[in-house]
Amino acid sequence: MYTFINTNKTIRILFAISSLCLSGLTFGQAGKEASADNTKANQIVIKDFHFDPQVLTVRSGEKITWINRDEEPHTVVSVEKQFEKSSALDTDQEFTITAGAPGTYTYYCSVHPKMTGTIVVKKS
Ligand SMILES: [Cu+2]
Repeated sequence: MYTFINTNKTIRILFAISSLCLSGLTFGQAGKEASADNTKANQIVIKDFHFDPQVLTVRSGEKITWINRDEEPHTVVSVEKQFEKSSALDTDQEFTITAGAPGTYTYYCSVHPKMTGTIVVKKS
């Protein structure tokens, strides 16, 4: 009898642990979905003379927006002229393009040519 109760208790504990693990998994997935949504916005922030993220992966036809959060003006210029270059972006000014043909687009800031970034465009 004692053994039976003990086993029952163990099963209950195991069930409680697995429930906790399951809720943990669900929580983790919700977090992942949230970050996937952020990626969908396809925003590149210009801050402290850096493009963030450095490499952005999008699908052909999606929009990509840069926003300048520096006090300095910056530009966005495609190395291989895969898209029209931006004008000089002042603080909080945005620049948006639509991703064209699949491929790797490298770009830089013509005011500070050491500032570079990459867009990887995949098939839609
Ligand atoms: Cu710049």
